[in-house]
Amino acid sequence: MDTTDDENIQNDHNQNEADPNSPNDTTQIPRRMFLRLGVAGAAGLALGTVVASSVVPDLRRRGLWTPDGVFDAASIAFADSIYDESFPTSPLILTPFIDELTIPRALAPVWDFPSWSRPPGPGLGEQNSQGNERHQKWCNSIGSPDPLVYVLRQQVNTHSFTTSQVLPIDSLGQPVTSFDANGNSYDPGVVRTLPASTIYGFNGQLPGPMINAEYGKPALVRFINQLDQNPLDLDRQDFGAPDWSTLIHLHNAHTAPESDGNPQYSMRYGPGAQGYGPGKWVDNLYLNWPAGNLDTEKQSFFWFHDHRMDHTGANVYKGLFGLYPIYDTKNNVDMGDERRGLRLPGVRTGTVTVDGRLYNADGSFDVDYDIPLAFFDCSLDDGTTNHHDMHDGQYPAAGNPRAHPEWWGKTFFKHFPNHGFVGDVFTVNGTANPVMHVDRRKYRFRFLDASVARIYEFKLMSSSQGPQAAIDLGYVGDDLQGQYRIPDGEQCMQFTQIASDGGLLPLAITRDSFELWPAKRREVIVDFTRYQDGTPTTPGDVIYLTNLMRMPDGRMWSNSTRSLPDPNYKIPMIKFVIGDDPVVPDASVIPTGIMRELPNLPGNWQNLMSNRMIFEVQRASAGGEIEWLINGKQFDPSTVARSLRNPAGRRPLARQKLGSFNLWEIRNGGGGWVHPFHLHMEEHRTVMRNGKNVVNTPDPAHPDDRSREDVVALDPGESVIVYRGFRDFIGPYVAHCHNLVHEDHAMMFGWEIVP
Ligand SMILES: [Cu+2]
Repeated sequence: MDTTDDENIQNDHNQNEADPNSPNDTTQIPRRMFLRLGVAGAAGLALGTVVASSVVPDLRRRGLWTPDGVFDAASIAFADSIYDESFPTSPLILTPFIDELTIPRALAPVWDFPSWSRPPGPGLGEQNSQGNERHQKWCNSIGSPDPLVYVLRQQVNTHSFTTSQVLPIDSLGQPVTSFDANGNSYDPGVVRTLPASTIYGFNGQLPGPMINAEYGKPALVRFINQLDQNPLDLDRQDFGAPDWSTLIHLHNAHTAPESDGNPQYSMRYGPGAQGYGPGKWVDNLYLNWPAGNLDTEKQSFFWFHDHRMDHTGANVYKGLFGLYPIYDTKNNVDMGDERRGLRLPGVRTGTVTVDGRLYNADGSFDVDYDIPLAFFDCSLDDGTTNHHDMHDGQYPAAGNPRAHPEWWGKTFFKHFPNHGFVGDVFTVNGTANPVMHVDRRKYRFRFLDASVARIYEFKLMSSSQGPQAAIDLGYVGDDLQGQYRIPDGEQCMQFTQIASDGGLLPLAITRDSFELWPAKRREVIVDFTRYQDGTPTTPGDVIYLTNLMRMPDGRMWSNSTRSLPDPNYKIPMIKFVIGDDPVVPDASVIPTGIMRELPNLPGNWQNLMSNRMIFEVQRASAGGEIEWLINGKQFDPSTVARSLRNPAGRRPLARQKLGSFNLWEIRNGGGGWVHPFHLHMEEHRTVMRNGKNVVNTPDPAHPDDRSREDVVALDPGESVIVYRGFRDFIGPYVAHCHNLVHEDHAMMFGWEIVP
């Protein structure tokens, strides 16, 4: 037993506590200082003495005030004083499904980096602009060539979600007054052009560029923060990290801490702050190398996104996410060429052949019929909804609390909503209600939920009447989310699921529908040549990718197939139109055999049960509208968390030896919320759910438990035990809820790997 981890002798918890308040945040009151100051102090500082003088007596009267004013004693009344729960109704998109789905092309690597004043390299000081870090493992140490080098600049720009005209409406579906940035107002019923939203995007794009990667070919991305530059003089509104800092994480890549973009690392090392500020750069080295150098640990679809401590949700919602499919060229298994290996749909394009593989002249490659789909819901400002939450003080230029008619039609965000945050406009690859013209053949689709909190359930449907506006069907309020419905929608095709978060499945699964939780990926094959009853498709046929999960707020679904199905909730997300050409070449096959064996699970894994790590996610109990905790604690980036007492009677620190394996239990301590819980660095395998061994027999509600994943889907009150390794790198990592509003309000913990 490693007694150094025992709670009785391990007292280093607070010895080197870094100041969790960023040195960059000197002009605002960071949330953590707010928590320390307590109600009186924070209210006085952040809200002014007028508000404090009204809040505190009310708390006293209700017996919720303690003399030391600790924040935990805060009440709903106090919560009400620091935010309100109203959300706008987005204007109705009048002509949906006219904008073609954006299909990302691969970003090209750069080749001029040797001439940079600070080129990438393995030496000390070469990993970031501060010159205080180095790469833990350079490519040659694993027998790989030097990396392809990419540049991604975080830039302020604009983005349009639709070219359609819109009708401003209220929550009852009634036409309302709208506004513009010049102070004009428009009478109810006046149809408008939607203004572009201000975004923070990689190379100014939402979603950011796509990097097509290959195992065995490392990629180094120089992330350059240029968010201080605002050449278009755009209004930055009241969300996005107030100090414009960012921290970029390639979601679940097997990566050293300095390239992982995680807040425990960033607070203790590297930037020494919540993120890298404007003008700074960092080289994230993605070795494209599987855990343990095992083929069974290979994955297939990553995404990169901001992870800046306390403002991840706001930064991602502002546009900081991008796509990173990764191909396995070994034995041509999954190389983007449907003529070889597993023969998954995909036609690799390019002009140069290297090792039997096509590349573009710039070193990138594209794969036709292999389409990433990033789902992102947003809410657009109606110009009359009050902007007010506990982050008001961090955006002094906004002058909150107040409404912002000048932001009409632009993305609206709340940092700290009691019920979580979901949008009512559903976008795919940055476009609301896109249409995609498809060939009569098989496609591979890579689904990614890039939303702050929304969970989807997808089904392929036909509809003879087509989409109808929810307001025309008499819906109001939350039921306007998604804006359109297909009341006569009927399932017409099935998905063949081939991959989940952790890459290719052992065996393909035929599915009528599947859920997609935040940060999760699912890959499917769709055969557009015929319907599930065997009849062939014909040119001009229309199929809708439809969302069946009704999720009116950030807590959880109210209706889905496996829980109170609502036959009327059928939201068309993408309109597929079958192309004219009756015969399109298609060399792909639906896999029937083993695609990827699961990594070895030792036969005696249950021996690890008694000394497992246990982490319980929960809402704070007193004034529970406020905080999200793990094992009763808010995220402390200065140290590693401690397990709850396990059956062996110990409370080990979340500290693992390099090369070790363990069981970690994640519990949902609450009943009214779901949590997509993400563990960095290695994907895991679920072995127990709610006390049942699911190694060979998954819970019917969680069929993906049979694969490898990096996000644990936790239904209310559930407990999941995962088996995972801690290989190849040492240092600090994190685990956190991927409901980004939860993550930003402390539902995260630090853990580390030690030699
Ligand atoms: Cu959560």
